[in-house]
Amino acid sequence: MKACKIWLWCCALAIGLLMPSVTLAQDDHGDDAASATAITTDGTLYDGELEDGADLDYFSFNATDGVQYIIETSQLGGNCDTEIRLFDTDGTTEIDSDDDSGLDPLASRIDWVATATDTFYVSVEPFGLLTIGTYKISIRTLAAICEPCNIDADCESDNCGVPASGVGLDLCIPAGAASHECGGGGGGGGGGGG
Ligand SMILES: [Ca+2]
Ligand SMILES: [Ca+2]
Ligand SMILES: [Ca+2]
Repeated sequence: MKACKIWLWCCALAIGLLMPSVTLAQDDHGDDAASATAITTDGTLYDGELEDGADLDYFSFNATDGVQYIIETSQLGGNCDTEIRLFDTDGTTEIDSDDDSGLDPLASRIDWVATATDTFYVSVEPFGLLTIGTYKISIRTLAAICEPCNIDADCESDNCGVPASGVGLDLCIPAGAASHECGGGGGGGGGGGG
């Protein structure tokens, strides 16, 4: 009987040693504003992963009053389908949300003009319980890079004109912008104003 017990104990020990250790996926970004990851607004792509259907990944960024920001996810991996929410400076009052307005399929995008110079928050979550995987998040400014077209020489610059809105169209459009109408498209030179 004793030998049998020792044999069983040895079996249990062997199974324990041979079983692969089960490691739970580590969450890469905090689940609330208090534990948000601070990111820049220069368009840098930050890595994120929705490890499970209940995951929330929070990010914080510093905004300047009156500047337009484009907040978006991209390069979704696995079965990922993101939904993003923009929160006010308190981290809990929702300003806007989006599911699929991003350039990539199922990716998200919010265009927003800051209402204060302060820290705001963005969360990323899976659209459904099973739509998890990796993603990239970025925040960049739009209006800040466009300048008025005043003379023909300005038209050579890609920053001349007014911001163009729309998915995948984050450009300054010269034609008819400001006081000087540039001839031709795409920031090419020439063409006098009326
Ligand atoms: Ca995560
Ligand atoms: Ca998280
Ligand atoms: Ca989506």
